Amino acid sequence: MNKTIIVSNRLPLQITLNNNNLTINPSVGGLATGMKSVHEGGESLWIGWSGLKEEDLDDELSEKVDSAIAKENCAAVSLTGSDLDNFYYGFSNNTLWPLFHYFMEYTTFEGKHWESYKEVNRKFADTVLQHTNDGDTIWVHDYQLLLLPELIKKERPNTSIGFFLHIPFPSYEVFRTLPWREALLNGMLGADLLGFHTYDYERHFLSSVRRILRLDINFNEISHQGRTLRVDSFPMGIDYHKFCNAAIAHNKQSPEQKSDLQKRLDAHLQSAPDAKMILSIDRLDYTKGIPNRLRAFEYFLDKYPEFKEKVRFILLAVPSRSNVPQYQLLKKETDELVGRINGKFATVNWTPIWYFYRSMPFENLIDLYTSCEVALITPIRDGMNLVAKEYVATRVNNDGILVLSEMAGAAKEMNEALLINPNNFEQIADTLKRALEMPEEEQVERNSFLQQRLERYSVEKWAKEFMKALQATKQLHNVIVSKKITPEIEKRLYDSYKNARKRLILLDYDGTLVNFTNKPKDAKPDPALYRLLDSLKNQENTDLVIISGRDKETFTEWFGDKGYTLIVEHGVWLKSGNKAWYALEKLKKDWMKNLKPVIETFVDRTPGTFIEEKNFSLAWHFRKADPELAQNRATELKTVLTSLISNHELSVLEGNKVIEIKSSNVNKGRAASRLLAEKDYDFIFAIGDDWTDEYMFKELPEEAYTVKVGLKKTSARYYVESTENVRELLKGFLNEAGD
Ligand code: GDG
Repeated sequence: MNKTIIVSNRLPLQITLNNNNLTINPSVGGLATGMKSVHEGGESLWIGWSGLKEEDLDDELSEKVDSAIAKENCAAVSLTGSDLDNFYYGFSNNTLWPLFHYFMEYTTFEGKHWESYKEVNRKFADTVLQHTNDGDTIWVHDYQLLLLPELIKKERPNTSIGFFLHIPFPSYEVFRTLPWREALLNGMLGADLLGFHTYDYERHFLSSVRRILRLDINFNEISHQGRTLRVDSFPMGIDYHKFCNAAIAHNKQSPEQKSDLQKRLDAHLQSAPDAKMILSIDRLDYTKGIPNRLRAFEYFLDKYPEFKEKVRFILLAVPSRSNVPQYQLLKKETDELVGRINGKFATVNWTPIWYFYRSMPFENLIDLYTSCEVALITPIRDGMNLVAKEYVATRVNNDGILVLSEMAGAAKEMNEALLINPNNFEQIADTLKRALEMPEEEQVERNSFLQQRLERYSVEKWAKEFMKALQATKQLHNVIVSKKITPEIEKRLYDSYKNARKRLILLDYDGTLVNFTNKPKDAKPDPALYRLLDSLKNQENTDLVIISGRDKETFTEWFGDKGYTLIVEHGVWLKSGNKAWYALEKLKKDWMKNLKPVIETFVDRTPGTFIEEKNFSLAWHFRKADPELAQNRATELKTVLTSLISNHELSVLEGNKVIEIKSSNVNKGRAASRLLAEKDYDFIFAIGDDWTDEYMFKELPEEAYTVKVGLKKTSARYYVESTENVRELLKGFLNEAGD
């Protein structure tokens, strides 16, 4: 039976070790709840770090931990203290976390941390591979494991891999500062489905992939190493009923059942007829904007002194990563700000800020959510922010108002909240006043919309939607009909070659025999290629043809004295052996002087592009230009050129980062047919990478071995992944002949 494997940095278990006594409790966090449906259904396993360092466990204890967590359907990845320092606190929390939240000044780039990040991702991969078979589904979570999808895919290509990022993906301009940006993107691209909280993060990611890796992207699909993978946004929800039911139960509590905290909260509310409370809850993290929030509250009290002695601000800051210097500084800053503001405004009966630096039990969280009229949640950047959603879910009477930062992913779906810019104190102060004075009907209207959405798109629904989308990516691979050349197909190919009386080998040049370069002139044949082509040409009963869109001058320079058969400009000219060039087609070229100036205006407006003028065609190359701008301009140029061509003698075609305008009745298919008509070939092999080669694939007889370079839509029967594979395949012909 196929399994589902969830992988996250930490296991969803609280494991404590006291004098060799082990206690294990399941975590109650949002992710654990969301994954319940995935984790409980059928065969499943959760892989992650147990929270216990390798050094603290002897063999006996380690076995004990492993067997205890196995009972919870979990498996542990073992991490040392040094892994934690370098991989977790180092690369994950000092490089990726600040950079992805746009805190570039806190970001460190340390080679040692990167090495450890790679090693630990490898450790995770080893554990995953131990437990995985073909056909399994694997869901990897978050920024600590960006390299994992690729590491798994390499070893187990027949698994479905999903990846979800819980934090923002930054804009290309920020992401590109990372020294290891290519490796990180390639790591993520091992997945079949990549999920983000919002469309903004998704488009930032796609833009980085397009610009840094220069891959082809079609809407939200990326073609990469012969696979098509999909990118989408899945805004994470909460366990709505858990919060809503807890609030209903809370509201029914008798005075004796109330917690001490609740009693203190009630006392404040009863201290004045219009006493109100503003709540803020977050981990003490610089991304959450706590100092800004405190300063904005101070500004509010200065600007609207009528709220003094009435409004109390409750700040719950949960300790987090407290051994990291930035977090220690933040703690100091927060302590000082609270002290200063309380000192400035406090009266004998009133302290404006109640500050808690600790984690609270769930029941107290509900006390806070249900007692505060306003939630003030103002992160500077936040992937989603679940606290905002939890607050709304507990407002069972539909009153209360959420003031939320635009910089939280949650703001995208919570339009009915009062949205603010966390850096604009004026706006925060005015919005707080508006929230505190908002008529109840308006509060009810806003919250009922918000609640409906939170109930519908709960964390369970989120997990199910992601899994559904991941299953759907399996269909993507079936769209391409050509088959990868396997050892069996290779054997059949070489057998036919060996047994043939007369062979024809048709080779496209750019993107097939050599890789693309920024300038067409730079893609010269290298000595190894000459050697390979010479040997092929010298095979008995073999006609070797290079068939290309290049002009005859370039090919004369590169191959003029080589004696190969050359067909250039898509089939306009033929050169057979050492004979002179011969025109296969008689073509007009008077249209060129009219259309060239049109293309020139596109060159002027699109930096990095240029015109290649061939004898009978014009090509506009945009490989080196900004990919997004170039794609827009290419669409525009195609429309403009098509509208200018009134007869059917010319066609506008889009190739691999090139738009070419050429005579309609010239193509590689026609040229190849001429060759076929001349001799009786019983072995035909053709290979090429773009649309111009498709004419050839279509024209050749069914039994021909037609091969596409790259996994793209094609009429070819087979495909190989790269120019390196092309050369290897061709070398195989030589071995067959015993050379
Ligand atoms: C990351 C991303 C994204 C908080 N204090 C207490 C407590 N909590 C619970 C809340 C909430 C969770 O912790 C915090 O979740 P957030 O989403 O607000 O923030 P991060 O921890 O930074 O999470 C974030 C999230 O991943 C999910 O993808 O939304 O953007 O940064 O559930 O209720 N729980 C208890 N006591 C506390 O004192 N029991």
